[in-house]
Amino acid sequence: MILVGRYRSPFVRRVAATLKLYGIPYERRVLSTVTDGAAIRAVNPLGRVPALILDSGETLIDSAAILDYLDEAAGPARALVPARGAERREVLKLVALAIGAVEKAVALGYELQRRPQQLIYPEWAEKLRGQASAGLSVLDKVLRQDKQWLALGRLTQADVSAVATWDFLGNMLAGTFAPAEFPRLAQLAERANHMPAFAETHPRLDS
Ligand SMILES: N[C@@H](CCC(=O)N[C@@H](CS)C(=O)NCC(=O)O)C(=O)O
Repeated sequence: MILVGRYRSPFVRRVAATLKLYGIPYERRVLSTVTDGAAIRAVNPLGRVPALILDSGETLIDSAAILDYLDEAAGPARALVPARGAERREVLKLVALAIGAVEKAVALGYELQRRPQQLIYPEWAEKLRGQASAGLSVLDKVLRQDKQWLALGRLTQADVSAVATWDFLGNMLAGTFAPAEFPRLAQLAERANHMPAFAETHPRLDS
């Protein structure tokens, strides 16, 4: 398989960490959405990463759809998202909070870093920051209940997505979301990054 995109994208990173956690080997095509638009559009008409090119030649796009495929490949006993029921809903809700927060943070990054200074709209930037912050706060609060992992007492996709989110913020928006405000989330990322699946996919590796 070939994973298209850089680890500095939280969406690519959560797919990469999941591939490693499942022990599925992959090659990488380290393309940038800023400088390699045509090559990315050749695998995803939307010009976004990640894309996963399967050995059959089929190409999957969008991290959620890719993770769905990987969960199926790993099988229900190992899947990072339970197959059904209340446990599945609990994990998916936390994943939605983590990924919703990072989507707002990515938009904030575009607002602050891609626009000419005179076109930055501070109220809009603050709204995006507030939305991302609200998602992070819920994750931090869940972890405050003396939990090592966000759900089910074990590593799930909620943790993978939360760590991808947190490390993206530290890498691309350093100083905007302080670890002191979300201490448990910062600790979760710190702990996870000792595991090879996270250490080997850290965003700084592609920066
Ligand atoms: N919902 C998509 C979001 C992917 C996404 O927005 N990726 C960003 C990189 S962090 C991207 O490709 N941005 C380029 C663009 O939208 O032009 C997913 O989960 O894969």
